Amino acid sequence: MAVEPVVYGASERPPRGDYARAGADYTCAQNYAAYTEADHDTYRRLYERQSRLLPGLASQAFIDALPSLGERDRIPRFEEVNERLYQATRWELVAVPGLIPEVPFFTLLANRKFPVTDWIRTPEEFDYIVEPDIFHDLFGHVPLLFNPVFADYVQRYGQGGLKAHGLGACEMLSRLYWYTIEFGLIRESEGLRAYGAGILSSSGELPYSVQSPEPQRLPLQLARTMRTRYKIDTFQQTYFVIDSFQQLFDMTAADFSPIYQALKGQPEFAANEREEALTA
Ligand code: HBI
Ligand code: FE
Repeated sequence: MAVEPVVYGASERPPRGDYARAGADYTCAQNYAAYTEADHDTYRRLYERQSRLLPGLASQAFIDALPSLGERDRIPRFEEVNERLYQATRWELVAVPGLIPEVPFFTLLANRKFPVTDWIRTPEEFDYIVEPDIFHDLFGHVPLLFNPVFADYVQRYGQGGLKAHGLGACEMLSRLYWYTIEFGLIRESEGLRAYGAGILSSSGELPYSVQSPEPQRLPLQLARTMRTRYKIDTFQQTYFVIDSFQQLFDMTAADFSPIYQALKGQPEFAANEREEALTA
């Protein structure tokens, strides 16, 4: 029996952060003094373990940009990362207490502001945490915002999200986010690599997504991807593969309304629903 997917990011789940300290746009200040030595040590250990896994598995663009995060043995100060990030692609990080509702999220992306959760998991959650924490957001999402084409795609996604909200198509669009920005794979000259933040920040899913024969890997196609449900608390059983960030950006140039219209009422694919083995 297919488990109904929990809608990722919807604020109906009890958010972990304390939203009282956030503003109307859901951003807050990064309270750097609040981090404990245990927090810095957790960040250092996560960074150290994950960065060792990257060669041969992570997109080269990600590996090249990772040093731009700055120090690796303490939690970086957002304003220091922003000096470099703004210089590179006019993006900036903003601190948030956790997952935020979709419209504020889309609005931030549309303004080239990436929301980064400001708390870090406890040592007990070292291997897995359901809610995105600072390591998922900073290590997983931020390096590729230094890549100009990918950075433009993320802004375009935010703009598309505001339109989708008006059309009641957020669930479909959130699948595009899920299967690209969170769990996307890319074909590079040396072979298949991961570029999605959910993979890049996971010690188990990074090798699994690129090397395991278990999941299916399909070429990214808007209609197929937006009809494919996902589950948030297991490794993916379906990955979508792009040939370049330029291809991803170009694919999302057209207005999605006709696709949303065409998909309404069409059957959806479960996260693990197989297709004939397409050349992956
Ligand atoms: N909020 N802070 C934060 N980070 C996300 O990645 C996020 C979110 N809210 C909603 C969301 N992602 C997804 O539902 C997007 O598809 C909108
Ligand atoms: Fe994420």
